[in-house]
Amino acid sequence: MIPHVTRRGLVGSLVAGAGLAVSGCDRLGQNEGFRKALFGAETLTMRAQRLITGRDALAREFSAAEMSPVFRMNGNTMPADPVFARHAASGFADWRLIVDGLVARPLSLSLPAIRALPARTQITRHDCVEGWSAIGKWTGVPLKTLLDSAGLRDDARYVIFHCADDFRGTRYYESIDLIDAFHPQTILAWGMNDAPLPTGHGAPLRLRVERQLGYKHAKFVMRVEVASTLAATGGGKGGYWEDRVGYEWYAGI
Ligand SMILES: Nc1nc2c(c(=O)[nH]1)N[C@H]1C(S)=C(S)[C@@H](COP(=O)(O)O)O[C@H]1N2
Ligand SMILES: [Mo]
Repeated sequence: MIPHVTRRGLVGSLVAGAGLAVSGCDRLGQNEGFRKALFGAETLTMRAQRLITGRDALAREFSAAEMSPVFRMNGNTMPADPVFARHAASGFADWRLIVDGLVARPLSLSLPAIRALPARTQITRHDCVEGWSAIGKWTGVPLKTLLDSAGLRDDARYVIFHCADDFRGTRYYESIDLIDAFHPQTILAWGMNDAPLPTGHGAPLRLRVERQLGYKHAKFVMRVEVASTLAATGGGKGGYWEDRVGYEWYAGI
């Protein structure tokens, strides 16, 4: 297994190599749009990662002994929305997860119904863009199970997660493509470290998308929307931090 940092370095040199090999060689290369598509850092990181491991490769899983004694809570830890507070106080007894958008059969699922579905448990390392990591155990329903049950329409391209919390009035949201949506380690987690998911870590459900950085792992997920484009949501860049501070939409690790 190539360590995290080394692999990033490797990706970096492949990217530089790819740039050198094609730069300045033709007219297409002088076209701004084409250059952006070809040399955009995000596209290159994504391509390079695909070249090395494939997008369907599994993220490393760890043993119970390697779990972090403390797993920090980051970002919002309690949505201010009074509706959410009422649900949290009642153990999410009347709460429903909505799965809608470009699906054949929209779903409205209670938490017990979700917990009754076949679950996956994985011990993985969470890497935050701010520079901290923690290893935790997550249990939840594979996103694929819900998407298969709802049935994707032909024009489906992205899955958008709408959250209960906000930063100064703007709701948190995130999105992934269908490769990550159907990845076997992509789950909506309702359990953490063999206990119910604590509110601060994103109850009732939080996304685990293990091949990407922490900000992609939407907490307090209320609605899963299947869409053909990211342009119609928020600022159009596919996530709260992508819109707000320009974080990469594809945050591969
Ligand atoms: N809804 C929501 N999801 C979120 C955030 C948030 O503020 N709100 N913060 C993100 C960031 S930056 C990280 S690192 C992780 C933190 O998850 P944790 O609190 O379980 O450590 O959640 C991510 N998902
Ligand atoms: Mo983060």
